[in-house]
Amino acid sequence: MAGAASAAHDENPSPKVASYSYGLSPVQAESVPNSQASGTTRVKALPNGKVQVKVRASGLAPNLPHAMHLHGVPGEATDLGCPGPAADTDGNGFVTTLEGVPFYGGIVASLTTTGDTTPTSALALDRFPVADAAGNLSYSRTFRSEPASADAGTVQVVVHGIDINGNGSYDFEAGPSSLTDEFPLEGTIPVLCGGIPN
Ligand SMILES: [Cu+2]
Repeated sequence: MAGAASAAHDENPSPKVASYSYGLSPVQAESVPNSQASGTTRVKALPNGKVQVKVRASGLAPNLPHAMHLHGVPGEATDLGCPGPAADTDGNGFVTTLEGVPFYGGIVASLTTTGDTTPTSALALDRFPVADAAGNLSYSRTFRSEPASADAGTVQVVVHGIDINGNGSYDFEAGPSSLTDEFPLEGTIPVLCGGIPN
């Protein structure tokens, strides 16, 4: 396994299986409360258009679901990797999901625990993994996704959800999501990102 701060191309167990391991780094500035999580991820491209994705993270909002996606731009790696605090272009103190898109691209696959894994499930919070009471999350799923398999080496893994005011739920105190007024910003804001360096 690669260390938290390094990106490594694993040894391939067979020519048909490519494996990519990355550390997951905080997207938000340290000034954003409860935003400094950490983790690791591994994306494997398997035969027949399948991928296996593993995510381990700690420091997440406990007992809350965390939307997670493979983000990217189809084809060659033309995106800019993971966003950092400088991606807060409107200067409101948060890097929103939309402010991160120029870096990590659109959604290639949704890392749900059951059912559909396409971008259609981007906000299916009832099917995303839930961090435990200590804020740890462990995820592993093998699923069929031709786009994810084709671009396994260039996607970013993005974990969303920060309980900014620490009240134990995603609420609207910090405003609505940049994606839809129906979701609070807390539920969709990116917390961790990992993938190809820019
Ligand atoms: Cu995402």
